[in-house]
Amino acid sequence: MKVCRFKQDGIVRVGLVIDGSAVLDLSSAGITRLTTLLEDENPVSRLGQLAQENLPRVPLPEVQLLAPVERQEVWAAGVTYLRSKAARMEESDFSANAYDRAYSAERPELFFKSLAEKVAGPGELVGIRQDATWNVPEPELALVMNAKGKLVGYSVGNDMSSRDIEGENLLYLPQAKIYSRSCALGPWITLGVPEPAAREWVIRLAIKRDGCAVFIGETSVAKIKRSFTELAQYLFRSQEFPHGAVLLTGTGIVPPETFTLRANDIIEIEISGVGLLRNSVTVV
Ligand code: DO4
Ligand code: MG
Repeated sequence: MKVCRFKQDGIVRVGLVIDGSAVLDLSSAGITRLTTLLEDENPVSRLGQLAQENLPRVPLPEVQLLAPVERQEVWAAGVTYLRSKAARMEESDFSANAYDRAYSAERPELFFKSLAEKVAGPGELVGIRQDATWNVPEPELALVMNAKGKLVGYSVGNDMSSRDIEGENLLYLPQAKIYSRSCALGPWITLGVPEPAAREWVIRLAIKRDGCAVFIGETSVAKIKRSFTELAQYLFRSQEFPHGAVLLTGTGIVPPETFTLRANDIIEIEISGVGLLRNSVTVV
């Protein structure tokens, strides 16, 4: 089941996506916040009941989707794919050992990525820093956890990154990762899928410039080295998230070293089982 946030008549609403073609307006059944569903004991059965009610239905193409986060902090895991470890070790002699160690260590690399209010939603602009020369999208499966740390859903995430800044010195990681429009999520949240089924999903990235694809890549969720449970447990260790949390699970698609994003590029990230997140690029 897929739930979304959308805007209609100036009001933010919560919807159930039906057959990828329409959205049932759950706000008219009193569900005005996604978090209400995410914190429910059994959101899938609650949604099953709501789907039987005669709720207003809006065709999907007419819906203005919003980022599917309300007050959750967004965090990210790093070097969870061999591809990410290798690319980062090539990018920086200086920090190569740190990436190598983080990939194999018991403790995963986890870093804060974004406040919910700063996340770009479907169709919104994502940013490349004006002081960076080498910028890439990082297409990542996003885990959606409720306040108890229970994994309740999945979304598509983009951990926009400045590779030259990260490569210069690992202490600059927050500047390489956290800046205006550096995080995108959407188009919605898929609920009720156990981890083994989600590990069969494929992640695809296409970057388009002037109507042509300038990069395409593909990986699979199965290649993520760590289990979702392990990542979620580390995130919630000695830390409370009263509104829940979203955790990006790391990138396994890295464009070649000669590639950098430009303003007006279009980034399309698709995860089978979730959907397609499309954003265009601006300089911030
Ligand atoms: O270690 C730096 C960040 C890694 C990351 O964002 C990734 O592997 O996706
Ligand atoms: Mg990343």
